[in-house]
Amino acid sequence: MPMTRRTFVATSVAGLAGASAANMAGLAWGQTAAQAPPDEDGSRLWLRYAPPGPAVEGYRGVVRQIVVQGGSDTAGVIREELVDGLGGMLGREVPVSDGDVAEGAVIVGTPENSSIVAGLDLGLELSGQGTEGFVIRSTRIDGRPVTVVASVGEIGALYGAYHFLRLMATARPITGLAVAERPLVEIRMLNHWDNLDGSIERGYAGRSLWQWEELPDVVSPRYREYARANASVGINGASVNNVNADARILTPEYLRKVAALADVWRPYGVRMYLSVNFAAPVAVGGLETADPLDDGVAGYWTDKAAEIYSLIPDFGGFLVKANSEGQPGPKDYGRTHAEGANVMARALAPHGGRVIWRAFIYDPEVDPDRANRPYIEFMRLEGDFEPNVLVQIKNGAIDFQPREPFHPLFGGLRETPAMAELQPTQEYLGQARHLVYLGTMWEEFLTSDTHAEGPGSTVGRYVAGDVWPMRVTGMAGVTNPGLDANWCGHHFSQSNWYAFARLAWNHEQTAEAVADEWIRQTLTHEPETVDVIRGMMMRSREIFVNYTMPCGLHHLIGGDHYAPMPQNARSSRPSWTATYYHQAAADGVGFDRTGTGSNHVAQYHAPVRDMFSSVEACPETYLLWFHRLGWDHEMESGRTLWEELCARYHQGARDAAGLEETWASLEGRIDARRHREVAERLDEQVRHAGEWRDQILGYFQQFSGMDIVDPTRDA
Ligand code: BDP
Repeated sequence: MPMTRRTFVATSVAGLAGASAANMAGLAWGQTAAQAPPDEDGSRLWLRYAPPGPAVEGYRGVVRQIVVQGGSDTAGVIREELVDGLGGMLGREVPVSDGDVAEGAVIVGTPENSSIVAGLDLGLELSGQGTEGFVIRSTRIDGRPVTVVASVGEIGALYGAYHFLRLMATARPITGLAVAERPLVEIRMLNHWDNLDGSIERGYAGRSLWQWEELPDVVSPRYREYARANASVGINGASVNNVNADARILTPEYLRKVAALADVWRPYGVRMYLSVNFAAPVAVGGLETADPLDDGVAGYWTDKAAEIYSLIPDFGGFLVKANSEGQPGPKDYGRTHAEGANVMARALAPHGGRVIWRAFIYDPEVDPDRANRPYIEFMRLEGDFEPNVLVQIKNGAIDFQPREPFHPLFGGLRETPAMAELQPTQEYLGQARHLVYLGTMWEEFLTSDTHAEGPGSTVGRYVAGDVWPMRVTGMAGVTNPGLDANWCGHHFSQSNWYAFARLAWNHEQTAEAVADEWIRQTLTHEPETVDVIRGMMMRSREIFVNYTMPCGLHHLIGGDHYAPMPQNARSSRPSWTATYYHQAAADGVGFDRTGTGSNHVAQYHAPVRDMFSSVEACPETYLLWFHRLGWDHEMESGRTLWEELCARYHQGARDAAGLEETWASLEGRIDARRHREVAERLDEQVRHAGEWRDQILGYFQQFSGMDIVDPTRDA
């Protein structure tokens, strides 16, 4: 069901009848079950525009009129969003004007499309925010108090309107405003790993949003809702198809479909990108080679770019996975990744397009340790890439594990724009079955200090081009929405789409503040309930790490990357097994990446290298990532490594049960439907957390030879 605004589904009888013992626990705040809010299906995401509690009274005096003068599609979107959002939150219609300013006007525009904005003295402050930034000012016009939301660009004005709506939706003050915001990175995009047959690689929320069979004739209303959700949090681009790319996306037939989608997104400032198959010149271009140094191949890409831009004038560019996991690439022709990227980059450059070349490559010939491979390959290509190429790097050097130290290419690359790739879809983090808020994981990543230019050279600052200047900056999120009514499968998985976008906008925000915002817009305004849910979210990732891969363990999975499989020893590639990583044996466990082992530590700047190299200084969260240690190695807690592992797995599984209990206590505080759907998934999470604990400890026990104990039981 598409996200419809202000259509509240009536409370189900079943929901009201659900008052149970657990419900009674939730009544501690004095609410009765009959007051449980009406059922919701989650389809409206964080754009529900529910009245934000007692703050509404104050808001009614401040917001009395909407003034949007522009005539463009984007101006239309702004007007509509304000009508819906302000009307929904205030519980009354707010009149719209295209010029006359009344007391309490909310005026949104640019100096070009609004005579009112042009007439205000916002000069320097406005231009300093750029076309996607904005200012919001409480001021007076002809003596009347008004709120002005202004930008030099229409998309900036749209973002400003969403910011103002978010202030209200999170019950924050809207008087005395002097806001000036701009995004800290330029490209803030989602990567969909959707296949043309409607399936999604690592998708856990139903089939693909994109109805290729119907397009371009039938344009689902959901495309617009998708663009709207993205715009509301500042996402300005998306690639629609899997990085394991089907070359057919570049055929005229598919490009027309893609163009129809791009048309829907345009007013929302979401630019279209495509994942392309390096061998497309052969697969769909009728050529005999895809060699990037071949003139015919260069011609193919030049013509293809021209064709795309004739259909999609604001096309963003290509995303490329090459010579990785069986995908074709320049190495097939004895060429470098730079030569491969550049042939496409030269074709896109005249149109303003970019090539986003993925660093997720791990050719076994390069180095025996998979973690070492991408750094070696890309550092030697410094200076070789065309100016419009970015290299997109996963947060860690292996693959979206529950916890990895930051990838050493962050703070490594200096000539080549380095874009961060995060994964809201939770492939290795419980998929859409476990409640895991990733804001904390990304905060940990973004605040990691690379020491590239002395202390304080955090990954966040590096990615924003703030440590060393970068020609272009970006962050990508491998994302989760599908056709499920609630878009993301698990209601809480929506928070990862949200948090990715908010942190891409500004990496200096805290995971906690972002969680708080999301809860208030998505679930409830009731202060105690907000606190309880925020606490659950903030703990959730560490809990997951504890019951799956604590102390720097990684890749203890097989198959679909969900369930424990530490015994996984056989694969066409050693680096697809679990034993390659944990190396458990009678004498210990862990991967030695110090100077006595693979020397992965050498890829980091000196203070970081020294910290990771030293058993004493290495944070225990990364211990077995960098060190191979005996089962009786003494940990900070005074326990042996074996006891510590036992403690973490037990604690993690117990804490998962704690999440379930806490959630149960909120029955009646959240609408019955969403409460029940989350409760069902938590039940599964608790069972599977227990399986992780038992299987991993049982497996390692055959090497440690020690009893499985639970040092945390009475803690
Ligand atoms: C891995 C996924 C695989 C992707 C690959 C990638 O398991 O499905 O194709 O990453 O990022 O995490 O290319």
